[in-house]
Amino acid sequence: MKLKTEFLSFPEDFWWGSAWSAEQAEGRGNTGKGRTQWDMSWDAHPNRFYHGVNTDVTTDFFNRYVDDIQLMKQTGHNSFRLSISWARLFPQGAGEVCAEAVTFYRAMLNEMVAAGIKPFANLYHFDMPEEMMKIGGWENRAVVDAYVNFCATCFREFGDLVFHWFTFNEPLGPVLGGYMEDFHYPNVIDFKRGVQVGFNTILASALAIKAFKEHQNIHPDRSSKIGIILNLSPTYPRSENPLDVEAAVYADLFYNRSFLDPSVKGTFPEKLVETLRLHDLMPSHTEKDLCDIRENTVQILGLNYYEPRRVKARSHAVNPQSPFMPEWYFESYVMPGRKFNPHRGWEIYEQGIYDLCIDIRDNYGNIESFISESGMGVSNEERFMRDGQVQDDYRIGFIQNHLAYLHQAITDGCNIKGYHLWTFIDCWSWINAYKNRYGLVSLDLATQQRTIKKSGEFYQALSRDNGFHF
Ligand code: BGP
Repeated sequence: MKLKTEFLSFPEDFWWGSAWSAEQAEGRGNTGKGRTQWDMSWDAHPNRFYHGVNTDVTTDFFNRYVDDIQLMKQTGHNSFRLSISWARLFPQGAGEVCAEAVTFYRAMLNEMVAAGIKPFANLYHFDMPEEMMKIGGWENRAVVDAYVNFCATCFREFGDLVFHWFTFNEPLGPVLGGYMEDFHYPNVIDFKRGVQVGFNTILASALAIKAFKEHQNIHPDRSSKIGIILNLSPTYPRSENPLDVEAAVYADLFYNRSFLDPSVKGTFPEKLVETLRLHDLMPSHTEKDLCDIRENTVQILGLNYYEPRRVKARSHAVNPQSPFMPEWYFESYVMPGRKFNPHRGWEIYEQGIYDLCIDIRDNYGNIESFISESGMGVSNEERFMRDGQVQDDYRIGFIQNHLAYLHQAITDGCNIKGYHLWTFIDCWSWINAYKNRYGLVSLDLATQQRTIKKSGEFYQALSRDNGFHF
């Protein structure tokens, strides 16, 4: 595809911002926050966390939000995605709401709004409260109800400050991490249980949307929206060989359409249901659940795009005695000569962002969307420090190349409202902790000092000019 090399101007009121989550950035704070699955993971496997860093302090946003919001302004943010910690609001996951936690979030959100930055609030970012995890986490239907109660509390307490809500970040994450790849708590390998988790999160999202709509009826003057944030990887077959193409269809079904279709269309893809039935993997559910999913679809979609998925037909038959995994239907394929980020291993394929947006335009009613995460993690970034500032030209190039394709997608009619980088200030990253840095602002973990990187200055100019010369 030939891209324009000129000044690329973005639509008026484009959302320039970044994203992070409570568990990754707030630190424990002093509101009596309850423990989460990450504390449980830490207890079980402390050695797995890079350099032995857990979530006790992270980027300490809890204590530093006033100054950090000024840094957001300096780096061109007009919007910012954060998450509200369920375990802070409800230390036991259910029961009485913690008044101090409400006070904290209201003060922080007020500060952001006063600075002219729209807060986008996400309600679940991999951070299940411990007491909920102990009873099975998303496997347990009672946890769905506790989550919906938490969401309703957020709409009530913060609905005058937040106008963009999201039920989940990457609901595929807990399935992959917790039930397929031994990465998130409960660290089991059991796809059938993972399917139940996937189904229950979709149901939880729909029920949260239902609660949101009830809340909107009480406050019809507030033009708020609710959506979901999905990690979507456009899926490409190795070749045009029908077997490779078929492999890509299955990978796409399991990893993209499984969440995208019910979230936007309210129904599951038939071929996915057939495949789950065939392998006796159907989740337990009721007709009412399906009805709630059908009637409560999202109003806005966040697209997290990091890398494409490339697959080929399986080179050898699976052992039918082995436990089922989606990879029975395909094999991953590493494209020779691919461009990739060596620090994270992810392929860098900018055109993927275009292909993803076109898919949403053509197959999902061109629903209002935005890029809710895109970013480049780099380890030992202090190597690039000159005169006290990280000279991250590679990140600027990464952003520009992706934005050029995004611009083309918008020119071609995609309903894209913004771009949020992962992330603002370097933040904690699941078991990788602070290994890979993603921020526009660097963090000295020992002193908590923040310094704007070269990319932060670029981002400020990008937002000010609402575009850039490509
Ligand atoms: C996304 C998550 C983020 C963030 C990001 C970077 O999938 O939503 O929470 O962590 O990936 O990936 P990582 O931190 O694993 O390098």
